[in-house]
Amino acid sequence: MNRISIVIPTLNEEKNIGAAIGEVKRVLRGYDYEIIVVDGHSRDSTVGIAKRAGARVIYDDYGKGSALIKGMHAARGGIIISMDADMSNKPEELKLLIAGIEAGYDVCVGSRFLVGGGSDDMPLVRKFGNKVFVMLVNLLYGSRYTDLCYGYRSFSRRAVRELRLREKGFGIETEMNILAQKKHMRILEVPSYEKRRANGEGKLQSLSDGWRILKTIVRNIS
Ligand SMILES: Nc1nc2c(ncn2[C@@H]2O[C@H](COP(=O)(O)OP(=O)(O)OP(=O)(O)O)[C@@H](O)[C@H]2O)c(=O)[nH]1
Ligand SMILES: [Mg+2]
Repeated sequence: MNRISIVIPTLNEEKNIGAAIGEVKRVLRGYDYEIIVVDGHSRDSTVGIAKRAGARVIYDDYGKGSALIKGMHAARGGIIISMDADMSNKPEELKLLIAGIEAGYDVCVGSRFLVGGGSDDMPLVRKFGNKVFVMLVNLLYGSRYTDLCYGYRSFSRRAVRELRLREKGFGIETEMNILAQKKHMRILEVPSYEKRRANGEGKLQSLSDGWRILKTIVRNIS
């Protein structure tokens, strides 16, 4: 059986991380797994709570993207899954993401826009921005994605090695989609339902991060 590595980036998630790890452990009972928390130097008790809950904690100095890259490379599993700390990802869907890689796909991406998926947490401006970016990526790169800026995904070990990700911020998911397509990887979208973040504030800034995402889309042409 493949070992599963769950990689969770965190920045000041003390109100969520304990419960999020607890849910993962409940769903993955019986699996061989590890949980890696990549913390961006939280100023609250995130790290202590994560360690007590059984996660391996490593640190990152930049943003969500660099944290994910670091965590995915530190992972020891054959299947590597990225997940948010704020309880917006449903832990039951882990089994769908694991099954996608076990079925032979390199990258398995959750989509809120497939039948069975959805979101409780997408203001109109983000929905619109996401739709425009999805269309742009599909047009420029010949892909058929239905979602883009959503971080609940799984990867084979080989895909993590071969993607060569470098995006440090919230453009990371966009870069993953583009590079997976450019490298002709086997990509599967599965429906995913995004819940509202349980506690605390989100860190994504729609305008500045939207601009970064646009730059990521354009930078990878060629
Ligand atoms: N290590 C690290 N993690 C981060 C950073 N920014 C965000 N994260 C984590 O990345 C995940 C996604 O960030 P969120 O702030 O929830 O972004 P979002 O889901 O678009 O925003 P909301 O919908 O408001 O929750 C969460 O687990 C955050 O704690 C960062 O700079 N460094
Ligand atoms: Mg969130």
